[in-house]
Amino acid sequence: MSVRMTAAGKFGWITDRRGYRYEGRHPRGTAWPDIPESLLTIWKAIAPDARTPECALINFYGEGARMGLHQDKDEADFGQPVVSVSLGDEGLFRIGGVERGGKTTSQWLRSGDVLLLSGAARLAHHGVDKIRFGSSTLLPGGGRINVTMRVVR
Ligand SMILES: O=C(O)CCC(=O)C(=O)O
Ligand SMILES: [Mn+2]
Repeated sequence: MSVRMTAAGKFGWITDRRGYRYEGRHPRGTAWPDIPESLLTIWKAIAPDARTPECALINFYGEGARMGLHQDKDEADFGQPVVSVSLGDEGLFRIGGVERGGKTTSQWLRSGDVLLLSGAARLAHHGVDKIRFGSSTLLPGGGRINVTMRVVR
């Protein structure tokens, strides 16, 4: 099973027959909702020198969902960080280096954990191998939400 996605901010991340890309509108034609203030507060606290995030990508991991190793490299300025907030069930986060196929380390991300990818880690390969479905009571039906904030342009 794969991750379900939506977004807030000026841009969302979509996939269709033309592939994956950032888009200023939801596929149904509406603007994305604003990024909630509570998330912007976390961004400012953890990355005070960064520009304002233009996308908050919202990933939902149900039972069995995972995300393969990848780089976040569709943004224009890699000097700007990526900040993610984990909510709900624990997820096993794996991170390696900038080069594909190198050594990786893993870490359980728990509800409320905030992760910063910046500097040398900004282009590190990363992914989520599995979630501990039912390990948190935050989401009534179980599962994990990860919100990833980025500067897109
Ligand atoms: O779910 C996570 O912790 C990572 C999400 C991620 O890497 C992404 O959305 O690009
Ligand atoms: Mn990523």
